[in-house]
Amino acid sequence: MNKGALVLLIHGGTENWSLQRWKQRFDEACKDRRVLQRSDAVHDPAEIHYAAVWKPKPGELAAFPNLRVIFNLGAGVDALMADSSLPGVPLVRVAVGDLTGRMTEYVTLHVLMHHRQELYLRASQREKRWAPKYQWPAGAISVGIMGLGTLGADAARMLRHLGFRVSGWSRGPKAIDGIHCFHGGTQLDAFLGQTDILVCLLPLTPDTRHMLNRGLFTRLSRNSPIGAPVLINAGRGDLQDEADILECLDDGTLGAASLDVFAREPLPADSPFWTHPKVVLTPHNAADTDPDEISNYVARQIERFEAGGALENVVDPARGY
Ligand code: NDP
Ligand code: OXD
Repeated sequence: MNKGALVLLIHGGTENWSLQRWKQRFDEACKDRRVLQRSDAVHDPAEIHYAAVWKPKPGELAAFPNLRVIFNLGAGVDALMADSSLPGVPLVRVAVGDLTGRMTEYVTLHVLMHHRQELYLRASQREKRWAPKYQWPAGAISVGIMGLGTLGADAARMLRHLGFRVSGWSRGPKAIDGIHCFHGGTQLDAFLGQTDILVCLLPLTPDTRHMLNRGLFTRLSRNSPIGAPVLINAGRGDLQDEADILECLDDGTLGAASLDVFAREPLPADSPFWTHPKVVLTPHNAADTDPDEISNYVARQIERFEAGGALENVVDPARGY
């Protein structure tokens, strides 16, 4: 029997999103299925049953009348949710150990960087200044994680293991061993008031857009050994008000920031974030999706789906994540 074909719609622009590389991996993972690229002349769009996508163009997916499942090749589905012509078929996102482990590495690296005063120590080295400051223990610092889903919960456990006081904030209630869990709008102030290092791993939805703003930063703890609170955002750029972040860094409302995501990516060359002395910047690579891991994840899901099994990690369009 001729199996429904899979189309790859990838608009990444960076090395990790090389279409050629993904095509090769999908050809291997889906051996008995036609894998087409958006550049192929798809003679009959009706033969496409599956789409594996990263940032598809609005309207692109609506061209396939027999689409059964859309597989987003990353964890965040905000680009798809913004497409008003998105076909009403199940949308599956990435939630796998490989991606989760990479994000936990990023969060741990940046929490430790601020906790261990690396910005100060690197500046001291450049200036040949032997002037250590008091180093507080991990247990003196409270890390608050906004978003206690697949990524936030894993990072929380790792930070707890390192001895930090760890709390998290989610939409609904949660219970995670050793983690102080807050949820909903009514518990946001209590969560922020005890947070020294704020880590944001929220999805971008209408409810969370521009949440990281001056109003929120002023509610963070003012009593930590670090001095002013620190922001780490690896969620999405549009979660943050970038003008507020810059102003808050300059007036001391925030002590420092690690930012992996920006409203405009690639970040324009004239952005003040590039050279700000209190900013540690990375080019949206906190947690890359690995083509080997993810092509196999998609192939396994299709096999199960065609055998009548349930899809995993299906997005709820009403929640937007
Ligand atoms: P999940 O869907 O597993 O978790 C999302 C979490 O956010 C949940 O705990 C959810 O609450 C919470 N949340 C959502 N909306 C609200 C709200 N309005 N108020 C309070 N809490 C809310 O997502 P992942 O952990 O897998 O990924 C999170 C995000 O990380 C992605 O959407 C993506 O944007 C980003 N990301 C960034 C990468 C990078 O390289 N920079 C790589 C991968 C992902 P509840 O549990 O109650 O539903
Ligand atoms: C993702 C990302 O959502 O790369 O996976 O940001």
